[in-house]
Amino acid sequence: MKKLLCIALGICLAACAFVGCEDKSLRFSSDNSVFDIDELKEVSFIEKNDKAVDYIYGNNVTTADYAIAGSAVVFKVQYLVTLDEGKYEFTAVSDAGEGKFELTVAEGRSYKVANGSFETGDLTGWKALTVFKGETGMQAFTQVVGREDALTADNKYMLGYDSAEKTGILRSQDFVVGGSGYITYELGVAKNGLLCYLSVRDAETDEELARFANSVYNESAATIYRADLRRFAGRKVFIELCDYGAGEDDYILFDELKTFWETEPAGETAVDILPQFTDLPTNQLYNGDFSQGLDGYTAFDFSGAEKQNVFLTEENTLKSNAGGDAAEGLLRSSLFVLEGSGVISMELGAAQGEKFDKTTYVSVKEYKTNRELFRFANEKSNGNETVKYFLDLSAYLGKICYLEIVDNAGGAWDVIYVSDIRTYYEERPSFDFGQAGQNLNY
Ligand SMILES: [Ca+2]
Ligand SMILES: [Ca+2]
Ligand SMILES: [Ca+2]
Repeated sequence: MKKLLCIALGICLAACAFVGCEDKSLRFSSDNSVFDIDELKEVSFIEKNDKAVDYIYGNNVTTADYAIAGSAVVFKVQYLVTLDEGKYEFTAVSDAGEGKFELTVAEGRSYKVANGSFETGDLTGWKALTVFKGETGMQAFTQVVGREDALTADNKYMLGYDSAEKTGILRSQDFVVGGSGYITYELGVAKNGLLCYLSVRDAETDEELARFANSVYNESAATIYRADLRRFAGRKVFIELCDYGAGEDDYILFDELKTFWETEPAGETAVDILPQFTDLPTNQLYNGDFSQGLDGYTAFDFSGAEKQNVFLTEENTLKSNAGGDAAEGLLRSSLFVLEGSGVISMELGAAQGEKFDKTTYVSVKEYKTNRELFRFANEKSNGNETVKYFLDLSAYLGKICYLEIVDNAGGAWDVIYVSDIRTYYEERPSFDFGQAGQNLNY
């Protein structure tokens, strides 16, 4: 029997040699099989015997993630930046057969974000979000521009001027705080740090951990900052550039975000301006009727020259015109907890300037995350009286919140009046659509 098998095998081998049976597997080589997040270079593999590849599979890769040129498989940077550090095996398929190859993402990846210096020339690795009426056309952070200063080979691009009126958020990839615990970045303009700033957020809980503005504002140049995140060592976080300002110089210049430094880096020390609260929240906002003047509120003047020269109270009404229509500032309330029906109400007056829904408004924010839950303006004004607005926040029952009342414009009617803030209705009050405040942030 064995002898018969041997004979049969021998006949087969001879037949193969005669008709030219070939080895069907694909074999790959690569000059650069390792992807380094600091380099942002494509990674390619070539079939050693020049066999054409049809497609590849593995690790949920899609045809948009790579290109094939004959026997070469080239992974795009846009795909590579989505991978964590480690090894990834792929299988290539052709008419002739299959073959495997392995791509490596270099160690240290988890401490870094992709494209922190925008050197891909676009927003690869970043995500831009709208914060005003879903209007993508008026969204900030949609373009990367060439650097006008030192056009060095490794620093050609940055986030540059687009339009001060545009607003939005730009979110980085997640990274783990490591090394020295410092990050550095270049930040310019963002003149009003209460509306234009950089946030550090916890990637798991979304809590805002730190907030940094352009504290050493310089009209002609951006500043290299170093932010101390040592107290968050080991936590997974991300960066958000926030632009809620629609006025002059309310835009952000930004570049060279570096999230990992082995040793403490140089740079201007970034000052944390995260909102701070000390009071225990009740369901009715303290001094919501302004009968105690500005007690319980914190006022910020956008000029920075003089505190509290923007807001005053007159006959239980808050007004942002202590310094006239030209005055600009932000008033932050203490905390309140959404209970009962989850509906709150307040009256607004004035706030009818040219771009009123972008410049004079009230924002409801969630404590800890500081996320804006609701923003509304005096859209129902008849020009004379204050208008009562009801906000249905029942979707956020149980959350602790605070208000920010903003006057960010200096022209005619650019002043906001607020009175009779009620943050607690045990039963849902009756109001119709005409009395409902419309959320501008969606
Ligand atoms: Ca750059
Ligand atoms: Ca802006
Ligand atoms: Ca004003």
